[in-house]
Amino acid sequence: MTAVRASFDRRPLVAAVLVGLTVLAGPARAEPDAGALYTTHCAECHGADRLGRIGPALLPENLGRVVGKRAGEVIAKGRNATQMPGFEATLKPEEIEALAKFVSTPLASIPAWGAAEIEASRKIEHQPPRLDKPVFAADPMNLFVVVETGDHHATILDGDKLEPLTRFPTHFALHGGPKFTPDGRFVYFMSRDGFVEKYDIWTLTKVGEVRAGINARNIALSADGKHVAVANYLPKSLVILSADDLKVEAVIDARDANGKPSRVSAVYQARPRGSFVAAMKDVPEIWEIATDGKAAFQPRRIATSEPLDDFFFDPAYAHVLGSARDGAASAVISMETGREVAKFALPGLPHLGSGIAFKWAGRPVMATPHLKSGLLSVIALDDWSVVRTVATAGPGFFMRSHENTPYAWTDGMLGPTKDTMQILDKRTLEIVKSITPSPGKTAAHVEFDKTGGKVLVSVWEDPGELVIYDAATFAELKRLPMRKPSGKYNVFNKINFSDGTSH
Ligand code: DHE
Repeated sequence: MTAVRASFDRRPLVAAVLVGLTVLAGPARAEPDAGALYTTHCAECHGADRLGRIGPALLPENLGRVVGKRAGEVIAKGRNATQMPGFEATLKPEEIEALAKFVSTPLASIPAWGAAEIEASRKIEHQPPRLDKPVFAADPMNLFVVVETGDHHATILDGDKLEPLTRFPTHFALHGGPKFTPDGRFVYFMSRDGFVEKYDIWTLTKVGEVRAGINARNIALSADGKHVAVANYLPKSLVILSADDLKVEAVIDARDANGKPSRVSAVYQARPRGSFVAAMKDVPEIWEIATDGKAAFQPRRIATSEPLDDFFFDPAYAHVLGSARDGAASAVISMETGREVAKFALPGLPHLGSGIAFKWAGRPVMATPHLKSGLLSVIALDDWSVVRTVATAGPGFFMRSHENTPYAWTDGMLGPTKDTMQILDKRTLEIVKSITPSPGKTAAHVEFDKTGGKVLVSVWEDPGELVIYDAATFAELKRLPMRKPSGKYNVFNKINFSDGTSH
């Protein structure tokens, strides 16, 4: 742990002699000892090493935007719905500021987090019984897993009755979509602090957890449901776990062919290829990792002209469309040959990971929102031409559709119309409707039910709501209170890799 040691203000305290005055100055003010303050007030919950204990890790990589001044606000006021108390009555403003600076400073060196540390963190709580159906009557294929980041819980929702079956705590700050086993029975969650939790949907109980990294990005499950891959920023590794008992199967040090280390941006399941595909943040390589056979867990390196880190795969997983870090250029790589087959520039940072696929005018196309401009780009998957750029009310993050609906829904959560969803007609590529679930409140992230007949939209606030609409008439059907429902995932759509959802 790096400790920020006290330093003293050495500026002259008596300067007034210059104008013939005598000034009696007070003693020099010592700056707060942030390391000591951390040990006294934070270490018990967040760990002496800042890697987290009952509270989350306090590293800038994990805190994301809650660094500097914003970290100070949390230290002062505490966090609602967590055990984090406010310290404004206990600590002086300069002490809070020093602590905020301390937790916003990266560790001098990253502690080892290899197979031994991962294994030591593994906890299995319950051995799932053999079952041929769930313990409840609801259709297991039409359940939704709702991730509620407002108070770090997840809800299992009956998609027919639109009623919660259960709600349970998760680790702090889940990120990315939870991943399901091919039968839809088990679901895996990942937190930014690197915890992977396995949950048995059929018995509504947690199976266990393991900490696969210190700062993780996302997870993927192999097509056979046997392996979970974890993409890490800290340490720079790709970890493969047994999906059954979460034991470590491989820890792959992420380095390019020349040995240069890289953060792993994300990992995906390339189902038809029986492999994982990983995006490297810092080196111009894409990795494909077979999950069985002689070359299991040995990365195949695909060299690219620059690092690509946000991916969309065509439905056959024959090509990956990736965007460069600054979003200025996007490249299409053939998964078979590893060669770049197309390159184009899309303005305003496309969010390819939220892209959806569908047919338009008889052609296979994909549509992607843009993070920095109110646009949707529609790209033909047969010749990689941009067939339409559709203006929206503002930049958005997510997009969703379903095979059984002619509409795709997108949000404007990153712009002035953050409270409004917009609906694209996939036949005409025109925006045909705008819906504001709760004026002034952020609306984002959509999921369809199994049939494509209902649409669930998040009011992305704490407290927030799920607002459910008829997918054909857009009539509102129901509201369910939720704590910042950041994402919801329909079991059927996910295990069938619906073209309308992210994978
Ligand atoms: Fe995400 C998915 C990367 C910030 C909420 N996000 C993903 C995925 C990636 C990614 C690679 C696909 C993984 C998967 O589902 O397996 N996200 C990034 C970033 O690089 C970025 C821009 C910066 C970062 O801090 O990591 C980022 N993401 C955010 C947020 O700020 C969001 C809005 C709030 C949050 O919870 O952090 C956010 N990301 C999500 C969600 C998904 C996601 C809800 C799953 C989408 C889905 O429907 O599948």
